[in-house]
Amino acid sequence: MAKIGITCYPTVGGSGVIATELGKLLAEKGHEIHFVASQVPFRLNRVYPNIYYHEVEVSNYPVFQHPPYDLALAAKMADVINREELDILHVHYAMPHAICAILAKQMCDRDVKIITTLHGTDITVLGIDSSLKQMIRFGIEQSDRVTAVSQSLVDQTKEMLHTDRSIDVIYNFVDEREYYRREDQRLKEHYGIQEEDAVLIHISNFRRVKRVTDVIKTFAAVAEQMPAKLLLVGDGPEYSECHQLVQQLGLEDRVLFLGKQENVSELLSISDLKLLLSEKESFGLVLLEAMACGVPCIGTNIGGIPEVIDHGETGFIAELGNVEQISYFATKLLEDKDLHQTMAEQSKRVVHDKFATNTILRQYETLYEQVLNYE
Ligand code: GMT
Repeated sequence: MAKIGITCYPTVGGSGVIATELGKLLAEKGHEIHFVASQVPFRLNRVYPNIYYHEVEVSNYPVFQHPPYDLALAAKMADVINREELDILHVHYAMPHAICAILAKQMCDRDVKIITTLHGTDITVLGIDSSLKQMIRFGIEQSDRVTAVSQSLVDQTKEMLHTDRSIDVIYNFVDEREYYRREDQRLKEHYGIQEEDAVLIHISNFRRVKRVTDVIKTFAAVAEQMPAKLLLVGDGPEYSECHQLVQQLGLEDRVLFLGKQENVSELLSISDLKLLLSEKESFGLVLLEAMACGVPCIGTNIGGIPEVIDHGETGFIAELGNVEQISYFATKLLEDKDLHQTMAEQSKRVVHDKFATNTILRQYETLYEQVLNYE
């Protein structure tokens, strides 16, 4: 069994979810897990045997113009590597976590192996600030192994960073013990959803890249064809623009803004269709969560989304921003009960086969075994 340090951004977000769920599963298998982060990861909500948490405290001396999170993290990592005798440090994001891990390794006298998992945000950051390119490439090339959450992200990383570093694809996964369909008539009644209503759902952090306004426009077209409700789950910068659009379209009675929610599987269980219409998406963990609850998805032909949704099998892939095409697919799926049933069943099957927790866990464990046997 290995001693593994894990660093991620602990707040809500797919990468934090994956890092934490992976840590929990590894701990269940007997590995000793040490989270090194600035807050307790939000999914680490009780005491777990074999899991320890080391808090990064960032000092704020007046001479520092900006609190030095990266240096404080590297110092904490070095401390934990030495004290806990870590074998592996698995960091999520090259920027800044892989860089901090490399610095930490140089500070200690232990040959800890560094694994970096890319979630897409490094590449998004590059689109905004190309001066960081060399540093992200350094983080990737100095790691012992690198993984990415989709083939699309591997290709994009290689293209943007001009690196031929080998990067393994290890897909995201969902905990099937939590994400499954449960019938809850009471919840539907609570939200005023009628028996005949088709329920569409979108879950995100409402950043511009998520194109939530396309979700609302699609819903407007669907709602002209049938009784329907739209659940908007999450919060973020585009929230008020979305509110305004719903008002302009006169859809206030049919669109429910639910804000951030913890138990998303309950909301997915009362839904019939999931929309993810992003312009950037390295994987789309929310798609897997929906599929596990038997909800077919429509996504854009962007990033890793086509690796998650099988067009015509578990949902549909549409062109970015093509609201007419998206609403055509949505209406077709919601009107044809047999097609919907087939896609719902196939979605669950794909989660259990291609994205099964045990399959993905095994892939990470194999990677750990390989780096530890390299000497
Ligand atoms: O989607 C976000 O904005 C959050 C971001 C994160 O860092 O958690 O999500 C990224 O990582 C997830 C887990 O691997 C992926 O499922 C998301 O597709 C990816 N987001 C983007 O690429 C925009």
